[in-house]
Amino acid sequence: MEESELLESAKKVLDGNWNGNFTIPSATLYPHQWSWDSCFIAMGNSYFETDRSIKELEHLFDAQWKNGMIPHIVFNEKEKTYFPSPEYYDITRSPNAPTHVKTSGMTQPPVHSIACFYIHHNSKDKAKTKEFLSRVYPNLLKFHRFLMTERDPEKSGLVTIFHPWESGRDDSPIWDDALARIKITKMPKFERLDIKAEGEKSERPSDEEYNKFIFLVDQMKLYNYDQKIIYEKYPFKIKDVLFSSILHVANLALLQIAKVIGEEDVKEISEWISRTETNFRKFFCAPSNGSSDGLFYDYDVIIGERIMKRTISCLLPIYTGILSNQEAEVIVKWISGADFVAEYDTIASVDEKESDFKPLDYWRGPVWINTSWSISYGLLRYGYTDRAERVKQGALRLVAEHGFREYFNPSTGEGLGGQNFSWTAAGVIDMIMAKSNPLDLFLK
Ligand code: 2M8
Repeated sequence: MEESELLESAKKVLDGNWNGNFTIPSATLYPHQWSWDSCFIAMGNSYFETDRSIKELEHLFDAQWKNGMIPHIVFNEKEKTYFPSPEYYDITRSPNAPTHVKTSGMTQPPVHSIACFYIHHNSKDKAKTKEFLSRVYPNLLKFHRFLMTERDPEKSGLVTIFHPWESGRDDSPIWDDALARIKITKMPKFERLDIKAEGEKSERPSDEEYNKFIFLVDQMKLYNYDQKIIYEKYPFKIKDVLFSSILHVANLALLQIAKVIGEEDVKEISEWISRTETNFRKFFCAPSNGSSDGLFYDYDVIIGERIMKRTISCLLPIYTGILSNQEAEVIVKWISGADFVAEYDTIASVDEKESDFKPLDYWRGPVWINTSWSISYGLLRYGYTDRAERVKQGALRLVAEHGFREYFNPSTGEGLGGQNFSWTAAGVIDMIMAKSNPLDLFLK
């Protein structure tokens, strides 16, 4: 398929999933608005549909909680095919929850400031998008402040997540041991709807995992979504490399937004940035006593240990600009070696030598476009132009040959999960349209 044809098909996917207020990730599995999906979607739309990308994000920000949390799902109340439903989340228990709209009670990776800056950078009407940035700056600041305080009482500059769904990588093996430690005291009755929708049941999280997912939601409800009490009593608290890496870039993007709108008081943001830079290795790297493999691992706050599972998150810090050239070189070796390389030089979500690697199972092996896309920009940033181009061209080929699918078999390229998947389409648009490395806009 020609690049121009692929671009037109990608635009059609986003048009088809637009419902007038926001873009759904995919028609069968995900009928509501998802937070980080909408950010990627807005980035794709920023080249041709400025108004739509603004509307998409403002719809999401309208559901922001009083404590600054941007919820991971904003529900379309007409849709009844997704579980957990708004009734199940029952956010009315929290005084922080919005009352005019139904949302979930947790958050997702903070791509928002990056997406907002993208919209302005790619727009033809800078006056309009400057106004947009002025309008949303308080939302973005409040969200980052929520993550840097409520989700980081240690002041490490690294974010603690309360649920695998907050990571965006639902059934990654990273969570296995932490979930295994959780004892379900009372199992609620519910029916899984995700395995009734399109796709193979075997590609979705197991029932055992799913029961823990729902039990964790119940625990949040038990504490009325009070972040301080959850931090004290909750059984699942993990400082996440991918989440924290994205927040770091998002903080840098927020500084750029402040510059555009003439906001001079940015001390707080600069302080967050230096906290992250100071502690990133302390929490996420194994001690460099010869046993370190140079990768970055999530940190389990409850047991005070790193989670030594080789997944795509271990590589993602190349996207942050925090790494030295030597550190980046180690990551590049992993990306170019046999372990993570998937069909057409894209990157698998789990190292194939990990015992938990499963090529067809969701976040346990398949290739996802959003992570390969982000890593390709990281590679470019550190001067690995050839490898970056291979990852990018590989991702485009994967989609051209196997469709706008949710994820892909790393060994064969076969498309899996939802069809006409929005962030896959958005990634394709951005990878074709970006004139230079977008990370250069933010990183020093
Ligand atoms: C997947 O997660 C949702 C829960 O949030 C689910 O499985 O129902 C993940 O891939 C997540 O990253 C994504 O945002 C969401 C919608 O595409 O689906």
